[in-house]
Amino acid sequence: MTPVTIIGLGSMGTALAEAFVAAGHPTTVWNRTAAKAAALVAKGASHATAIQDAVAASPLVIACLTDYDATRQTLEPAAATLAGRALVTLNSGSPAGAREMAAWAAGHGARFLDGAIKNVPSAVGAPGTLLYYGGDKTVFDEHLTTLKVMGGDTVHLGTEPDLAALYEMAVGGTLLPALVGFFQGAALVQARGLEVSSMVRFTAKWLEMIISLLPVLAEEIDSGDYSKLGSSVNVFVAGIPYDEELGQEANLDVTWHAPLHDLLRRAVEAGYGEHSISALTEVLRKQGG
Ligand code: FVH
Repeated sequence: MTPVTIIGLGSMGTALAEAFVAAGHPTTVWNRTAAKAAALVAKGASHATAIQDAVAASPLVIACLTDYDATRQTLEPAAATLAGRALVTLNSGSPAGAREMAAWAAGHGARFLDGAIKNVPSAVGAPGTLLYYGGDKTVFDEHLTTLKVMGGDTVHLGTEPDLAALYEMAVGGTLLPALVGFFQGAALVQARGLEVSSMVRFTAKWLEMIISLLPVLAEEIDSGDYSKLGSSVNVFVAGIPYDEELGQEANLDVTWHAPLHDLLRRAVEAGYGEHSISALTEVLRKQGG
């Protein structure tokens, strides 16, 4: 069992440390607010009060702090101890932040992997929990069994250290629009005196349908061929008045639709009206410049 050090005992770091303790790994923990280590020590973890001791305790050091700046600040006093060790960062952040972190780690002789946990703390350790990584493949291969303690669906995306942060942004972009759509639906059914729970099964089916479309849409975007028509841009444009009616029907603020409608209209102007809805990607690309 590889000894593991967990730096950062927020909700996610605590769940990670618990998983390693439960799996029988000698687990050392460190947190800025030291009191958060007590419950883990009661379960069998060792608490290092100095960051240098925390890093020195294990060949595999996993940092789960708020962001890369906090991680660098925290590890700076232990930088000399990192040489030759595997350092894994598991915080949210930008690809540029991941590249800076990788350069800092390499400058101190650490073998570096940056990863992302695509789930909530309660799902840590489950076979289906997804974590993906970018960076040193030898670290990934050497520690794969140990990394899988955090989640069974553990993937190496490539040797570029910013890949996990890139995919984190690319995949995570669906979260807020999807949830806002759900919240809007919730407000609509409540305005009719219905329980939000009455729509969950139907929304879940709807999301399953969307999931089933993703490979087809991805192929259209990858090939740049939007001509094989499933749902056209025009079909979505035809739905714009219904979106607007929704606001009146239930006295809802539907202003968040405006930029989406604008995107659809610009797609029509660009000649994509009778093309697949995936052609919106081209409009986004142009907008991004
Ligand atoms: N929790 C979740 O559901 C999501 C799931 C997806 C991935 N995120 C990301 O994971 C990172 C950590 O998340 P977290 O939920 O554990 O976050 P917190 O509970 O807020 O804990 C933050 C820890 O970071 C420490 N910390 C913050 N700033 C500093 C600093 N300048 N120096 C040292 N430590 C710092 C904080 O310490 P303390 O406040 O307890 O002393 C916590 O240990 C995050 O990137 C999520 O986006 C989680």
